[in-house]
Amino acid sequence: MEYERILAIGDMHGNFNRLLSVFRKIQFRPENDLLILLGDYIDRGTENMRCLRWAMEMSEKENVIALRGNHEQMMLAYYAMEGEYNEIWLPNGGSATKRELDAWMKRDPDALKRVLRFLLHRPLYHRVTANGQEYIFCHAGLKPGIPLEEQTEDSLLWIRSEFYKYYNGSSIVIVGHTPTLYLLPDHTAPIFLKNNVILVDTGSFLPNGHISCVDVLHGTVWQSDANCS
Ligand SMILES: [Mn+2]
Repeated sequence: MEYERILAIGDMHGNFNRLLSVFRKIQFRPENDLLILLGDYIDRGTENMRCLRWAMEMSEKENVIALRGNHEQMMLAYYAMEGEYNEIWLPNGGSATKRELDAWMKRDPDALKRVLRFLLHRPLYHRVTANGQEYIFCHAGLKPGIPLEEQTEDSLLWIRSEFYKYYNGSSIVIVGHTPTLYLLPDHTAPIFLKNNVILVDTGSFLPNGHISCVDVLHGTVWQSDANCS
């Protein structure tokens, strides 16, 4: 299918006001557009479960792909897996998210099961070709020089500068995870790097941050309102 727009929304981190602010602006049309959510719906905000449930509902729709972020990975590990991440979720924003989930579970005993099923089935990347150009979407990035199929979960969910500094592939890679102001001081808009990397995490959890969306086919950018906290 030829998409009119291929849209990617970056890290939300529990800021539902900012999410609605940017989502209203993009006027998503599921029959024409593809929408990719780059992960990190939860943690560090005040409406973590609302953002997660929004992503859960959206993921049921046609032409919406909701990827897994490292925060979803930490949450999943906390509840469902043994491993190195099962202790790190709560101190990394998970405590507030867990309180919200606990409250939801009191009203709905199936809530945890539904959340875990959603987290477990999130893809780690999405690949699409349009007009002869390949686009790869994932939460954090790729280890340079390694084919997509051989990328580890660790790279796809956690990598930072090794990716955006040294990636030199021909596919355009669109990620969240590393806030744009890590690269440029106070910069809270998506960054289009010369080496085919687009960074869309614009500091949703920061006072002057935004949630942002990029149409990768046209380079159009939408952001949550500046006065939206
Ligand atoms: Mn993040």
